[in-house]
Amino acid sequence: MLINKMLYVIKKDLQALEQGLYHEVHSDVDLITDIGTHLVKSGGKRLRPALCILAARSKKDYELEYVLPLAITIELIHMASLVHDDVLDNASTRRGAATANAKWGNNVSILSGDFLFARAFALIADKDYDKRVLLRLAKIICGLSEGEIHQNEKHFRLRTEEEYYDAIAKKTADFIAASCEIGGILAGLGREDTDKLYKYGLYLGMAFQITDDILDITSNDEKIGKPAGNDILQGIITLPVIQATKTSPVREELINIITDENLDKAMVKRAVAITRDSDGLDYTRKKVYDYLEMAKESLPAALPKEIRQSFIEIAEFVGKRDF
Ligand code: 2DE
Ligand code: MG
Ligand code: MG
Ligand code: MG
Repeated sequence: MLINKMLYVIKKDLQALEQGLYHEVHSDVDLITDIGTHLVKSGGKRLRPALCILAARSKKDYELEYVLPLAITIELIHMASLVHDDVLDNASTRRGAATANAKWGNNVSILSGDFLFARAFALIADKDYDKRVLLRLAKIICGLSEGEIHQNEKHFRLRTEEEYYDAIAKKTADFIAASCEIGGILAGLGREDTDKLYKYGLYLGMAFQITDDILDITSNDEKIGKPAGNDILQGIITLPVIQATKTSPVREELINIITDENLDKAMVKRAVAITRDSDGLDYTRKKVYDYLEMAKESLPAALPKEIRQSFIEIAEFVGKRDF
């Protein structure tokens, strides 16, 4: 995992995280253990727990035992949300592996997601973390659900750039932001610094999701482990496409395709081609760059040097990722 290689500061912590994840997905019901193990195995960037651990490490007498349950909780919530997301998006592959819904069907997947979700909270229920931590986590999940419902209501409808930003903040960036903020709270940082960490995470998360949306247009199946144009197929209109609907010489044709609930794969291919031919991708890449600059500028000045450097490297990684 690229991000693990880069984050030598927290290498051991991330190894402990992997072990903890395998441990936590165990259930008396074998099917749940199988699905959970499949999810942990198929990997992931572990971005959210890595950010949380990094922020927490800014404390002088940092102890992994104290932070680890929370880091595992964060990744379990993320995993649960992806299992549900893949059902909603009717996705058959993720990270090159079959999704839980493709392998085991929707019903079992939703229930396994619920299980992981509850496990996540069981893990920290008896820990004496700051009250703000639990509240933040609960609010994130409310936001995730709101973001998804908002997106659902806007299926196959043109949305404004502002609506797009609101939606991706809720479905992705807020969670990444809170992961940074919570790490800062655990480190005992003051309000001003935890706010700054939140902002760093928010801008990083915006850049991360916008990149994900670019990849949906630019990549091929093998590279990201999911088919190109899947967002369009699902009626999700992302920034490169929004921009193309404003500037493409064939914008009418594009709008007709992406707002057609019965569109087929050939139409998706055409919409992807129109978007690629427009200034949509360049426009969107510039936004990623801007968000990453804002993220780096938001970092608290007082962070230990190697922690600060790691946060900067993560921002650079997000800017370069092509999977
Ligand atoms: C990923 O977006 C969005 C994830 C949020 C999903 C949240 C749900 C609410 P994408 P990709 C489903 C339920 C939450 C729980 C149970 C914690 O663009 O391209 O679809 O990776 O991501 O599929
Ligand atoms: Mg999805
Ligand atoms: Mg989705
Ligand atoms: Mg996506």
